[in-house]
Amino acid sequence: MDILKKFSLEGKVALVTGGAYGIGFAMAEALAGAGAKIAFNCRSEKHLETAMKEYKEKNIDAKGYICDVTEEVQVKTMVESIENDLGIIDILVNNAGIIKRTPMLEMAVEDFTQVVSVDLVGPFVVAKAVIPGMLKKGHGKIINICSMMSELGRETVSAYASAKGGLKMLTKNIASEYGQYNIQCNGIGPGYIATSQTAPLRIIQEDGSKHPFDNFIIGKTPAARWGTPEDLMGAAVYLASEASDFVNGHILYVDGGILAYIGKQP
Ligand code: NAP
Ligand code: GCO
Repeated sequence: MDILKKFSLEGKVALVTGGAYGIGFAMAEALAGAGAKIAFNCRSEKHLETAMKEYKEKNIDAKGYICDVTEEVQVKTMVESIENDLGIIDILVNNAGIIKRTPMLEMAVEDFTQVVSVDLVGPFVVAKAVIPGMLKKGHGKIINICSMMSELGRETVSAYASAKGGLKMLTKNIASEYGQYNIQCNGIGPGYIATSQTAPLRIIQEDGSKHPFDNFIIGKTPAARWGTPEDLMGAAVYLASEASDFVNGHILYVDGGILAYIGKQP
């Protein structure tokens, strides 16, 4: 058996939501490297244009779409366009996400709802639009980008943790409901990854010292560093490929060991 063939994505069509930059871009690059054709979306024309240039520089023939994952009509239209432009989607990476860091008692209900809407309702809306094509094709891979906050809480992230905890359960439910149709739905739970989403936690202080959260998270991570989007590439290819066909409803944490560790003794 040629085991490496099992990891090939040759001939597959992948949609990566929020694939303009950050973790989504790295996932798309990984899937393209394994042979997949890439579609991605984001909300802004400016981000789309910059991303198209960056994909070109990397010799990746990606197609970008403007689409807000919380808008069902936009999502349906995008999925139809991808089917016409590239073919039926084999792989969906539900990556688009936002965070708002606000103490719970100061958080407006509208802000809580917005986070849940993008981070939990969005993946539901996109999966709902993509699964019919997967059923027609007889197979499909859905990868939901979860979080440490699918398992843990901390100050200021009540909405995000609620959404990412919910996304873990949506993952298990899609696996349960569609596993019999050869659709696998798994999650990747990244640890703390250096992207624009976490940049505020790494801002250098006025006195030139590191942000206290920066030192805190390095101390909490057995790997003793922040992750990079590239750290997630192997997990993405594995969960998108035939190599993981009997893996369903699983969350693969790629966190440098955070969830295994109680923290440094004083
Ligand atoms: P990021 O740099 O902020 O990128 C987020 C992406 O999502 C952007 O491409 C953004 O594009 C898109 N997006 C946001 N809202 C959208 C919407 N309503 N519709 C469509 N696209 C939307 O974040 P990241 O760090 O790469 O994170 C990507 C995913 O991984 C998120 O789900 C995040 O929660 C999760 N995650 C991140 C970390 C981390 O440490 N960085 C750890 C665990 C999990 P536009 O702004 O153009 O719309
Ligand atoms: C935070 C962070 C995290 C990470 C990530 C961890 O404020 O605690 O932004 O939530 O982004 O999701 O896995």
